[in-house]
Amino acid sequence: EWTDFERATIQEIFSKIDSGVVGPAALSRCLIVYPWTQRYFGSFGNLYNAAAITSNPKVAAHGKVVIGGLEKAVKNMDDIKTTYKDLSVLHSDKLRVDPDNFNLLADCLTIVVASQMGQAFTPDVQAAFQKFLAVVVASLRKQYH
Ligand code: ZNH
Repeated sequence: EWTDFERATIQEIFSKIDSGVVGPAALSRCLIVYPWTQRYFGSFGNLYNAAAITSNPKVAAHGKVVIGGLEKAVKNMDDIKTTYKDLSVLHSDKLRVDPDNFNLLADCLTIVVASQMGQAFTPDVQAAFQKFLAVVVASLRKQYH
């Protein structure tokens, strides 16, 4: 279901991005733009405003963890659903994250990656990246019932 171009593009994006920059930037953006997503991070301390969110070390650390999760999907592109089985159960049964929020974080990731890549983020690259994120989101939703 992946073309050679899509595979190469996804692999290249993740080999180039710095998870310690892109992860924190995408997660903080999500928490700022969609403030209701903050409710799941009650243990993260001060999320009072944009400055507090972008300088919060727990947000930064968790942003990096999320990219680590995505890297696992990149390594298993042909079976993301199985790869994400436990992660989906965790978000559904334990964390009780409303799955609509997955799309919001995915959109923030797209914006951050686009701004980092500049001209290289062509429409074809965007299409491949968003297709990948759509499969990730569908796989995270899979164990919801
Ligand atoms: Zn999530 C966790 C991934 C989205 C919320 N996450 C997590 C982890 C991972 C992830 C890997 C870790 C796990 C373990 O530890 O085992 N996520 C992810 C991804 C995505 C997500 C890939 C997409 C893209 N999340 C999300 C959202 C939200 C969340 C949207 C909300 C809003 N998560 C979460 C939480 C947690 C997690 C809350 C836990 C944290 C702590 O630390 O506590």
